[in-house]
Amino acid sequence: MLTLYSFGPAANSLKPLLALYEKGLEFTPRFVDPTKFEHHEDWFKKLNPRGQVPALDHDGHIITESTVICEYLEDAFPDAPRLRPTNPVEIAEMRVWTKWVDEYFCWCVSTIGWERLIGPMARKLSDEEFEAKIARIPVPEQRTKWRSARAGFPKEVLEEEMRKVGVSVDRLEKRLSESPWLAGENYTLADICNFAIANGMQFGYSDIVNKDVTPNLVAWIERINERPAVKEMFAKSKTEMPPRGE
Ligand SMILES: N[C@@H](CCC(=O)N[C@@H](CS)C(=O)NCC(=O)O)C(=O)O
Repeated sequence: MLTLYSFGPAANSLKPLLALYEKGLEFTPRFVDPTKFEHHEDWFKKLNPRGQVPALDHDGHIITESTVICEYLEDAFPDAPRLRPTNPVEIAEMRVWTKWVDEYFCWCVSTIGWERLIGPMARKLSDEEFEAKIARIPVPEQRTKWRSARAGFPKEVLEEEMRKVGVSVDRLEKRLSESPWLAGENYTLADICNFAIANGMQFGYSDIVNKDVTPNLVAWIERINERPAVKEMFAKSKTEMPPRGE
């Protein structure tokens, strides 16, 4: 039995959702409500001591880290449609892209997202409420990030992160002008993991991601959104992810 704990179809949670649907695997979706800080509750920290989503429960084995979950699904269900090449050179190429999204691309986009979304949310809390939430966060770096978002990230940090977003967008556009998918001729975890972060940039970063400046990146985002498994995943995720306990 597979159960996926997630915030729903965005960012890191989107990676295993895309892989599960593309592979046609049956699973129970369990929505963890970020607005209620459910991921910092004890029941969830028993599953993932870092208090972060996504987390996969496969017959009682808990797998964490979004990209690792995707690779795990490939290893555990090799007969389902493959999302990882078989040729070692192509596997290496795919992993360069999944490593890059985890180590570079997701971080700059994340900081801007925290500034835009988490900051205003954190500022609505009283000092007392805020400190009570912070005290339940298990990872020290995440506590610091909450404090920085609440205070507003320094201008130099935001400028540097926006520079890195620009580098990321250029890198994706260049690669996608050379081949239809990031690791070559086939749709792989390289596409899934990068799309999870890039989808929506045509709205949130429309000045640098648009049909004129990055035609190949926009076409790739649209192509992935048109895949039957992706359409089904977005449609079902809207209705199939009731809050925990419902
Ligand atoms: N490296 C982890 C990062 C997971 C992560 O940052 N998850 C976010 C949601 S996209 C989260 O749980 N944020 C809440 C928090 O860190 O307090 C992965 O790829 O799974």
